[in-house]
Amino acid sequence: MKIIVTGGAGFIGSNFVHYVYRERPDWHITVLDALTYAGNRANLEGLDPSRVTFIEGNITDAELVDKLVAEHDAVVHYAAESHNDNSLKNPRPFLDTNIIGTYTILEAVRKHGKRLHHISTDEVYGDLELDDPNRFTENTPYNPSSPYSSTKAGSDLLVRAWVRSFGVQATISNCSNNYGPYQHVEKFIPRQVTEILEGRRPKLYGTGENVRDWIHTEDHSSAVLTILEKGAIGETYLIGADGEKDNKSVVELILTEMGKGADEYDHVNDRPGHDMRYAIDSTKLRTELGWMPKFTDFEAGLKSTIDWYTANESWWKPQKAETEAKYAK
Ligand code: NAD
Ligand code: TDX
Repeated sequence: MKIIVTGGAGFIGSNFVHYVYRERPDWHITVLDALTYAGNRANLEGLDPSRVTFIEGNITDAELVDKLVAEHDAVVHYAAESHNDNSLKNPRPFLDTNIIGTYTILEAVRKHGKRLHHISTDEVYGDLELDDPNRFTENTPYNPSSPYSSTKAGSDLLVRAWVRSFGVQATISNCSNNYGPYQHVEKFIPRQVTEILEGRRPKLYGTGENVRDWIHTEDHSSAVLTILEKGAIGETYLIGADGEKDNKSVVELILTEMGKGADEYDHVNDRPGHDMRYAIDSTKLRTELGWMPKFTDFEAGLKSTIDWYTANESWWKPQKAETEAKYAK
């Protein structure tokens, strides 16, 4: 197999590249990544260049995408503008990359008859009340809240339409909140860990009662590989590991693990339109394709993630000041 991984220099894409590199030694991986502020070549260090090719390029570049798709068997499409807070400040790049970029890839896989797996998010379903007994399933209606999640929803709908109208060989997955190594310090867990490492207090939006359904990025990778190899064309699979936690509890766990008092954090202004709760029912993926998450001990996974950021200051330091300057503004 020769696969293209778009966004393979970002957080989840690079973890997937490492995963496939280990699990499928006879595959060749081409990473197509524009190296935006979120992309980092260091995420792919140590990989044999005869097995992993890096191409710096934009997924909206139709000529480049067409040429690469013609030379490969499948595309796993992670590239996106991924941060809700950025989308509230400046939505335009989200439209360009998430909508036009996905359209560009769809046109190329359609022309060359190649397999596509499209990576998406549970945020397309909007949010749940804290006491809602239901969780998101593949049949939950789309109801996105932010510019980010609405562009991801739009990209999913394009994929569905290209499957139905043009017979494109695509699958879609919608995953819950990922954590693990190589996550940009703008995101919740790495932001709080690096704030503490720099001697400042974590910052909780609003009351902190909002719930996210955490999954280790390694489990996301194994789920995506399972769908790529065994998924039924045209189907959507939800990926989740039963990891619901409210933000306040996560901050308290981080503080305790890092030797601080559990209450040594600040409440800051809430995110406009802040989704209250995400929760995934991944029964379809588990029963139809036999996938199971392995890293379901959240406290152990959080501890190893804290250890990774503690040991890899040179990785996150260059992004940190710029990220906090953005937040301060
Ligand atoms: P990220 O922001 O860490 O990485 C995105 C990568 O895409 C970067 O390497 C960036 O350089 C690249 N990129 C951005 N625009 C590009 C363009 N126009 N052309 C080529 N490359 C471009 O994002 P992430 O958190 O790793 O998310 C990856 C994917 O997973 C996204 O599609 C996101 O919607 C989805 N997802 C994320 C989560 C999560 O918890 N982070 C959960 C579910 C789904
Ligand atoms: O400083 C913070 N304080 C805080 O309380 C930050 C950065 C976030 N938060 C809250 C907001 C959310 O309730 O923490 C929660 C998680 O925030 P993010 O890390 O920004 O993630 P979220 O908005 O939930 O979206 C993430 O999961 C779904 C990814 O960024 C998306 O790409 C993915 O689709």
